[in-house]
Amino acid sequence: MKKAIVFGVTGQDGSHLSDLLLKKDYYVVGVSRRASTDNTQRIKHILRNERFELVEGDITDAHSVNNILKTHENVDEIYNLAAQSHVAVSFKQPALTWDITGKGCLNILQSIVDLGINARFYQASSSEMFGKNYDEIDGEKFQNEDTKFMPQSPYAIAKCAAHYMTRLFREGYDIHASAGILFNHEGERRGETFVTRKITKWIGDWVKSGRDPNFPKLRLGNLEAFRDWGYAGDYVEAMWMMLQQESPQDYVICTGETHTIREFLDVAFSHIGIDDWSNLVVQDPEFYRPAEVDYLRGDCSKANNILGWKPENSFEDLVKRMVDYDIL
Ligand code: NDP
Ligand code: GDR
Repeated sequence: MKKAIVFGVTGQDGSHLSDLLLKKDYYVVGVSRRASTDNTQRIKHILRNERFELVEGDITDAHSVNNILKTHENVDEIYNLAAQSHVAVSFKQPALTWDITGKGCLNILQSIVDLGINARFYQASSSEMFGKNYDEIDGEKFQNEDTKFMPQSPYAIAKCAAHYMTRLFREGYDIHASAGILFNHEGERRGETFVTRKITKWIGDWVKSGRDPNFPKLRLGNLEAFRDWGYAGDYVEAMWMMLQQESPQDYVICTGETHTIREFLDVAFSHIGIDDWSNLVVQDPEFYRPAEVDYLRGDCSKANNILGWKPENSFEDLVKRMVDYDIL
């Protein structure tokens, strides 16, 4: 039986990845940090699985990481999904973001080397690393593995550091380490302060209120940014596929489509029969960022060719699925 360690197991992706690995008959050790309230909502359904073990640990603490890797011997795959993953929060808590999202990755890689662990490693890199930059061919704008990084937030800078560290350890220490440069991916388990879930959760609560005219309006920031949104369940499959390859490499994972937040609102509201949502949404300066990433649209030809990966869910399916979930 294969064994995997998942850092960030209580997050959106950690929960989907654990489901996938358990389905593939892995023994999964999930690492969760200590919290004063229950942070296991997304993994409740697997806590009693005999092939799942939850251990406490914090990736900012090198001793804690080292201890986990030492205790859980014969591990085949290590996934680092742990992060302070909210871009807007990273402007307010840049040092914390650096410690978790940047240095946390180094703590894991260094422990792998120090303990001589022969496991494959996955780093959760991000399309945010491209920031302001994109390539353009025949009027088509996109980002792929060759596009230069131009990060626009403390979060993206920490992710770049972790990404380069992963490459360095792969080349310098011959570790089977791969980074997935994943574009935005969402779903029913998405954190409620990311824009997609914030919108669908608001719609769900408003519908449940009986469409109360006095219900507080939906307050959002910039509606003009373009994002390449996919479904999280599809994307964890790509993470696993990367670690099954003979040689470790970095891959862009995306849908290849891009839509504005305004378009997301159009599809979400039209799904509940509303064509004009302008009197339900307020643009609030509080939700604008000091620097924005205006345009993300990935090109995942490499993942398609080498891994045979492609997204299964369309943008419209994703939005409707999230609205349906939040309305129930
Ligand atoms: P989430 O924010 O949902 O999950 C992050 C996880 O990291 C949570 O389990 C969180 O624990 C854990 N964590 C935070 N700080 C620490 C710490 N100090 N020690 C240990 N664990 C910690 O993110 P997603 O699941 O959406 O994303 C997974 C990874 O992929 C992240 O690294 C993210 O930056 C990256 N990514 C995500 C994309 C997306 O669109 N979702 C796209 C590209 C990259 P807790 O539950 O206690 O908060
Ligand atoms: P992002 O996701 O920053 O792309 O990072 P988020 O959903 O937070 O923002 C997407 C876009 O929506 C705009 N926006 C708002 N965003 C939030 N959160 N709240 C609002 O009220 C709001 N109004 C408008 C933002 O300005 C932005 O343009 C996500 C995270 O999962 C990262 O961890 C991951 O690396 C990237 O996706 C790829």
